[in-house]
Amino acid sequence: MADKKQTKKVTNEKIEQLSQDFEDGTDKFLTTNQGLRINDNQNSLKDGERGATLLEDFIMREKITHFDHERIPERIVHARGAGAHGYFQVYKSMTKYTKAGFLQDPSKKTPVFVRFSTVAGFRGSTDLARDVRGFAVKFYTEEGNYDLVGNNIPVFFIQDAIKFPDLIHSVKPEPHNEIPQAASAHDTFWDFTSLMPESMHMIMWVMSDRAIPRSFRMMEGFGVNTFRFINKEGKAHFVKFHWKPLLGVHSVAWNEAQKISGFDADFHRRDLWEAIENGAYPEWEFGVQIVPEKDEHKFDFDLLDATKIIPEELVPVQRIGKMVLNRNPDNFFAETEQVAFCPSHIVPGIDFSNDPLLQGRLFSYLDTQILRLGGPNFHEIPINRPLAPLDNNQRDSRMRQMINKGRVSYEPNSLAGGCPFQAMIKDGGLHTFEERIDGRKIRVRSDSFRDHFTQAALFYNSQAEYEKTHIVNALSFELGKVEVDAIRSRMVYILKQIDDSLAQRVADNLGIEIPAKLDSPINHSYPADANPKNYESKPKKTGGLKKDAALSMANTIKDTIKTRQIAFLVADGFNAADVKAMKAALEKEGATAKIIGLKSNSAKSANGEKMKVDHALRTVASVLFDAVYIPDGEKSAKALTDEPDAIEFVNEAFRHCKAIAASGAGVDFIKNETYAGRAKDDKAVILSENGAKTAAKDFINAIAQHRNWDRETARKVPA
Ligand code: HDD
Repeated sequence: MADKKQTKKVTNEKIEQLSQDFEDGTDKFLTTNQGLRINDNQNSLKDGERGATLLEDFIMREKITHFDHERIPERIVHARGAGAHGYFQVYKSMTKYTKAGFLQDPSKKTPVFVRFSTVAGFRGSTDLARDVRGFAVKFYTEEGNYDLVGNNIPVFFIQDAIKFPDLIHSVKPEPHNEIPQAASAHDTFWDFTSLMPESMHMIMWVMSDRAIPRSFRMMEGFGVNTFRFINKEGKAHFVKFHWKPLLGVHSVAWNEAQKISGFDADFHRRDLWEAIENGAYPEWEFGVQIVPEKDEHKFDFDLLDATKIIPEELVPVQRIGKMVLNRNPDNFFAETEQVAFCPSHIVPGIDFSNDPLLQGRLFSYLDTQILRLGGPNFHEIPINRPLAPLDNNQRDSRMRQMINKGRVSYEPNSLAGGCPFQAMIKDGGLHTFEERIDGRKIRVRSDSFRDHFTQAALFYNSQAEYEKTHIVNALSFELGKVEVDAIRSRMVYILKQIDDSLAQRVADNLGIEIPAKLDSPINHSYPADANPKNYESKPKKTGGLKKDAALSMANTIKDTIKTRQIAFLVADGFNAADVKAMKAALEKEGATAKIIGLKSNSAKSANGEKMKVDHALRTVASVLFDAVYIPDGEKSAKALTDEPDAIEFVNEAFRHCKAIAASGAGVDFIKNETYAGRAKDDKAVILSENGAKTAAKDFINAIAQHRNWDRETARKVPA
């Protein structure tokens, strides 16, 4: 709680100093935007009681005009998102590598604002789309704002920013009928992808469960592009940025994701909001992979190629700090919608690499913000204002807030005593890293960018068996929605370049053959007079690595049930002692028990005690919870038996491989009515004839495992 208050204070105080508080001086009265107190907000000004409305009614016109202009263009990508405030703190000084002020002093807290997002869907689309998640962090440092605009996947679809509009046009709803919303499962996306072999590594990630996270709080984040750290001596190191969630990396099942979209399209947004409101602040450790400049060419992939990772087996991630999100925004539009991230917002000590994707990004974001937020003064919107003092000779334009005084708006000047001055490097002036570059002006793709399959295969081979199956299923789903046969054929042909069995399993699901060769080259988009051979993939071996443990979510943290939502299915006649004992055991471990009753409001226990119900069964489904518990109570268990929604609730939890527990008469319900009751030796189905206390320990362990994915193979339950 102390943290929460402190960050709130720092951020609010500073922002309030800068912001023009429109409420000042208006007390609690309703006013127009000119401060005129309004006496009647119910009726327009009319000619008589029933008469026509008068044009003179400037109060109504002001109100409606403002309303008519409420929407601003949504982001062309990452339109759907949710944000939160917090702080970042470094563990130990990184002075050896970087002079960035916020990475020096472990006692210093730097305020941050983070926005998570999906990429393809519109602003109102579902949170659970199969998609990459944006993970953008704005650090309000004393040296200016630093934006780390990353994703939850460490690589990208394309190598050169010039392809970004093509990529996004292909994945967005198709232009003739604007279908489908927030989905890559359609022809244009796979048409483009099947012609862009460089996207294959990313495709492996997006078809994996990483693209359907359980929560924003349980996602990794990556800066994706290679950046540079610069220290005081001007020495540079290449750096890749990582965010490692302390709750582990977890996902839902695909069948579940589709159902969550129907039951609660705001699932991730709500989850983030509620965790913060409940004081369960999401935390990530900040990680860096550091590569000395001299090792730039040491790897058999190019550090400047955004379709490649630096495997953690080759360069370990050093965890250098922690980010805590501890405050929800006060206003979604003012903060989350208007926040403007730009990869070009850096601070001294951090610099760019020549990654051609990053280079294009440096242009695109500023351009986007100017359109989206209406002009070049978007930095004056409170959420975008730096805490560091700002002074320059830029003037005017739309919605200018700052009132610059004096007659001087140029540099050099003598009339203002030369102010504002350029800063020397010792005073924190940004000094761009001096780098020798090749002097030929050319449009080519570097030869070192041409291996598209080695790392795709590394990712696939690093997955657990059930994860491989999920990738096969995802590809089969997506390509199953494609209508043009040639696109599917091309895709399975490319998948074969990654892994034979992967391609074969997908081809079998689609009921097609893998073509021995293609009629036209995969990538026919090379320049007209180029040799196609030069554009084909040239596979290499990533340091001879066959697997990298960090790539599989099976190896994530599985020792906590903190913030997990456990559904208790009850009806009148439940055993209150059982419910209380299980609730206490789960809450002790930081989970939340939600009582789901047959009726809203409350349920009555066997001994007549009334218990508040969190949700009526008809308003929820098991996909919204992490696990299910059925307490003792004969009458209660009998009532659940007569309720098809209750049976479906448990069956679906079983299908999605969740932990299920029951005690006393609850066990009969599970055994007689549900698939879980027929499961043999299922480690995540805990049935205790002896009451909740006996079941609690095993139940907690099973929930901490996140899912019992073995169930899929053992019971042939597709997830
Ligand atoms: Fe981008 C938004 C992440 C490549 C152009 N991008 C945007 C956001 C994230 C990313 C998280 C949302 C920020 C927010 O919450 O407001 N983008 C990435 C990553 C990339 C990437 C990790 C690959 C390394 N992006 C990329 C390229 C281009 C863009 C190559 C253009 C050439 N991205 C944009 C944009 C957006 C954007 C059009 C839309 C809204 C915005 O900027 O503020 O400028």
